[in-house]
Amino acid sequence: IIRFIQKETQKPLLAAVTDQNEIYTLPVSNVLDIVEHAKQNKSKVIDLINNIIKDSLPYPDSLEELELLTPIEAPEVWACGVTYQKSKEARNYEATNGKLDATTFYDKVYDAERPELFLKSTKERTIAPNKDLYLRSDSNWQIPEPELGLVLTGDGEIFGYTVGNDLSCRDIEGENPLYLPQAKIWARSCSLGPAILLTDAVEDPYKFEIICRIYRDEELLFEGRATTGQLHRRLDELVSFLKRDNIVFPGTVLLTGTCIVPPNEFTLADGDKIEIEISGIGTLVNVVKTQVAKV
Ligand code: DO4
Ligand code: MG
Repeated sequence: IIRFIQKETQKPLLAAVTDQNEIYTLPVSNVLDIVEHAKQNKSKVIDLINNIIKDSLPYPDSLEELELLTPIEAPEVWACGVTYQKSKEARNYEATNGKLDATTFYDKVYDAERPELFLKSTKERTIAPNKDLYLRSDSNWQIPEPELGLVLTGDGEIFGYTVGNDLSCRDIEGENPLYLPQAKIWARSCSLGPAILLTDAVEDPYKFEIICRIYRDEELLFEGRATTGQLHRRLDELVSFLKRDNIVFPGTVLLTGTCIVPPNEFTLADGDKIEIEISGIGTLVNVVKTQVAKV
């Protein structure tokens, strides 16, 4: 499922993309309408969509020609932390100035029953594929965090998967964990897309391959790979903690934590291009820009 701006009308359209990359526009503006309809009819979302598109003609433009939007306007984006060994090691490095033998609260949260969950973004702060992410002006150590995103109904059911970038400041978080919201949330610090892969189409969500590439001046600077099989928690366990005594707005996205961290000496610079690819979902591409100071 994608959303894009129709050139002629400049209005958003919702569409289904087939395995052959054919695009079929859908008669509603929000995929949640179809999810709700499927629930009421006790049918599968994917069957409803296949029914809608079976007698239609594909959209004339190719995926590359479209101005993509986030596949859903997530009212809130939440994120999980320290759900992979790799993330635990990176946080320990930040928090201990590289003294990796120390035991920290990151070690504790990795093994605790309660996972780390935090509010990452709101729809106003979240940007679409191919739009610029902003670097924070008061940080000198910033990295992308490639993450699998769970797309949720208001009941907290996972109806799809997307790709998310939890852009983060390692120095701010490393200085003091109480600074976490500032290390994570600012204007344009989160991107989502390019698509939602429906849960109905996924055999095993612990088999997603995640690849992150960072380019500077067109040159590949970093490439990292991982799989959701390395996740230290279950996806439904993470969702259950988000739902606990909470309101989940329909279309909320829960990012499931990073499994790829660039080398400790790496920081993002103005103009770097980040690609995050998740098998079967697509590649989320964004360039990072230094924010222009507001007068
Ligand atoms: O502990 C802080 C945040 C961790 C995080 O964002 C991650 O593990 O992805
Ligand atoms: Mg993260």
